Amino acid sequence: QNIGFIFDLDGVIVDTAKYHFLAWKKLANELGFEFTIEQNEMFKGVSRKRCLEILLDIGKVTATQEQFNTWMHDKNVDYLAYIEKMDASEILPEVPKVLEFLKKNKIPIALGSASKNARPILKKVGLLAYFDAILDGNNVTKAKPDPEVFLLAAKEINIAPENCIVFEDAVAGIAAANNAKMTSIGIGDASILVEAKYNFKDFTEMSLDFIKELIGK
Ligand code: B16
Ligand code: MG
Repeated sequence: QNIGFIFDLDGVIVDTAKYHFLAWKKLANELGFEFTIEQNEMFKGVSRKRCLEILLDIGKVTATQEQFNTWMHDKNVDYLAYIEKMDASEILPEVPKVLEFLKKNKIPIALGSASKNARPILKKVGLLAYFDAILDGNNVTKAKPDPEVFLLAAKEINIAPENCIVFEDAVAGIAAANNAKMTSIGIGDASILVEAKYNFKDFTEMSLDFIKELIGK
């Protein structure tokens, strides 16, 4: 039976949430209000457009369509400046070990991310070559918790959704995986990712034996 693995990017492979936070905070401050690290939690796994809508709600700011587009653009320019400086040291612990193990066992690997910057980030940290398919914010019309991004990824690696295993750090991402009838694995706080089939704090807590079991070896 063929099995495939789908990885979320931010919060699973790299911790780019801190850069998203700094860029959103800068915009909020320019617009005259505060944006906290706690509020940034709501932005995880959420599209750029939706993030700006939430941010403007927080600041009670109304925008014309033109302003909205300008602010989305400005935020991304700031974010890209952070990405520019990224390297392999920012890969989260033991992610390469898991990718290497899957590659060795000829298991297809896909990325399923909400980010439109997924490809350049994977390239920067040197992990691009591991991925047989990359589905990201540029490929989808419906955001997580809609299963679209994961279903497209499954299709591209030619694995039935029921045989796909998804690593996710966001509540919306776990819901998307479950909606796709995939096996969801929560990476992060188990008390938040309650809908996940399995939970791990991070990859250091996950043994290769657990992955072997998942792939039936
Ligand atoms: P961009 P993921 C998501 O990535 C982030 O968690 C979320 O905070 C961000 O707003 C979204 O990507 C869009 O990112 O502005 O780069 O298109 O967790 O789905 O890999
Ligand atoms: Mg994520």
